[in-house]
Amino acid sequence: MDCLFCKIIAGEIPSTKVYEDEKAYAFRDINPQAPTHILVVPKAHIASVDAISAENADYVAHIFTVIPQIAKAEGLVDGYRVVSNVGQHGCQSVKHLHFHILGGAQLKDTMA
Ligand code: DGP
Repeated sequence: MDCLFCKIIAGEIPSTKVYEDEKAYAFRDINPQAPTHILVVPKAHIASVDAISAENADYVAHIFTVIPQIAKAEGLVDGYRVVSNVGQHGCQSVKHLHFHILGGAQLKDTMA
């Protein structure tokens, strides 16, 4: 499958890894929009939030146990934002489910 994040997970494209286990991979965003900007992806190819189902929801539930571990390891004690863009209106550019962790400074009080 010609998927950028599948290639990153497989190590075919280099990335700065911050976390990995059997179901999840996390790495630094190439174009950071906050002092800390990490992407957390499932190791199964799920196209977006719109493709989450009962069959693959275990990956998503697992990722949401990993996110606070990463935030703690990154020292995001004052909070952070978790974002997942979906489709054209959501400005999703990579069609592999990913959750942005944004933090390390006061974020803007607007989301759109
Ligand atoms: P989104 O626009 O929500 O689909 O976010 C995709 C993010 O992926 C965007 O913030 C930039 C990041 N990105 C794109 N290509 C690469 C890459 O090759 N390496 C890394 N580390 N991040 C990438």
